[in-house]
Amino acid sequence: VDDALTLADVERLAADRLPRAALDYYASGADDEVTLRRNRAAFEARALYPRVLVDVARVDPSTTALGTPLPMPVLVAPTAFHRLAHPDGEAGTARGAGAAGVPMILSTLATMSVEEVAAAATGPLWFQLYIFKDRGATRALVDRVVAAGCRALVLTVDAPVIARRDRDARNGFSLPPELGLANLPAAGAATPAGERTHGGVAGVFADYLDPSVTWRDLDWLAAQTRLPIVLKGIHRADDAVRSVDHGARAIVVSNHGGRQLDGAVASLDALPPIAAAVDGRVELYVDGGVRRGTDVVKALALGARAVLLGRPILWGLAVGGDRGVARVLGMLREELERAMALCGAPTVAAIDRSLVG
Ligand code: FNR
Ligand code: LAC
Repeated sequence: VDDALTLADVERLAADRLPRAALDYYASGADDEVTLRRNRAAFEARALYPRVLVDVARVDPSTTALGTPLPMPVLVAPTAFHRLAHPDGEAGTARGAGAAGVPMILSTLATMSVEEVAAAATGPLWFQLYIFKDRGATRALVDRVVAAGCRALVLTVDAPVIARRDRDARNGFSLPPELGLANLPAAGAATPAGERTHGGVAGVFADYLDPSVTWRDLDWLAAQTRLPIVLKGIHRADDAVRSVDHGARAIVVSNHGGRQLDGAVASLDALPPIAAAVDGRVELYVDGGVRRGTDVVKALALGARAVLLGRPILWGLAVGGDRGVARVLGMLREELERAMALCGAPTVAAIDRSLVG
């Protein structure tokens, strides 16, 4: 991974190394992958209008998210099944993110328990929650998340059901039995984690996750914990305003990396109306297609406080474990600092709407 110059280089190295079914699971979008492509196209379509003759001898990309200091406006997105990429799994990702000082959002569908990952984490840990059909089990998981020291709860709301990823269907993708989903409720007695894989992600959603979740359940969740709640997977301004009314402290404008509703708006294009509607009442993050430092500048100029990085973290993990994850984040930071200098924006506060067309 040390020879890689760009996040795309790391993706190519990972593609050479990962078994086909794992690569396809990580890379796939839903159906015709229109939104997967749209996420990237939206960044490429935006032009930058740099300021000149600004002193950029010193560039400082640092900021905060929900009070957590960030060395740069980036968090690690929650993604499932890290031990499919590297034996160190989510613990490796946590160590790599920690080395870069970047918070990691751990998925409910991690292949390691929240306790194991928290013990390995060297930086801040947030937790992404899917609400189970079994509300008691959901509550028990939230209690474990709090006890493990996670600092925020990220409720994913764009996956009431799992979308269809054609490559997974063609591959007959399923999770190798030795990779258990340790945060799922033990069905009945202490079911060995391995038996909770139910093959692929479709089986997990069908057996455990609740498609009937509504705004009332957000109120229920907020009553279960004092952790700040972040809603991930918002596409519309009216839902963003409703999130605020129901107590969300932050919103991730996201289409799940193009893996859920195909045809959904690119997350970068969904961002500006949402930023206008929430008008600074909550923090806004955006994800989907962030691959360059200039993408981070565009996202912030259009109203995001930070971005989440999904697939590039998986590529780094696959190629170099925690070192690979740290390398990917280090490359992005280097690119971001250069982009800020070239835009005449030495701090994140200087990245304003006028920088993007
Ligand atoms: C995801 N994502 C996701 N989101 C979530 O809330 N819970 C999850 O378990 C997962 N799992 C998952 C697995 C894989 C393989 C991918 C690629 C993505 C979505 C993720 O958090 C994020 O929204 C996107 O990955 C961001 O897009 P990029 O950066 O991958 O383009
Ligand atoms: C996915 C689910 C796990 O995108 O969120 O695969």
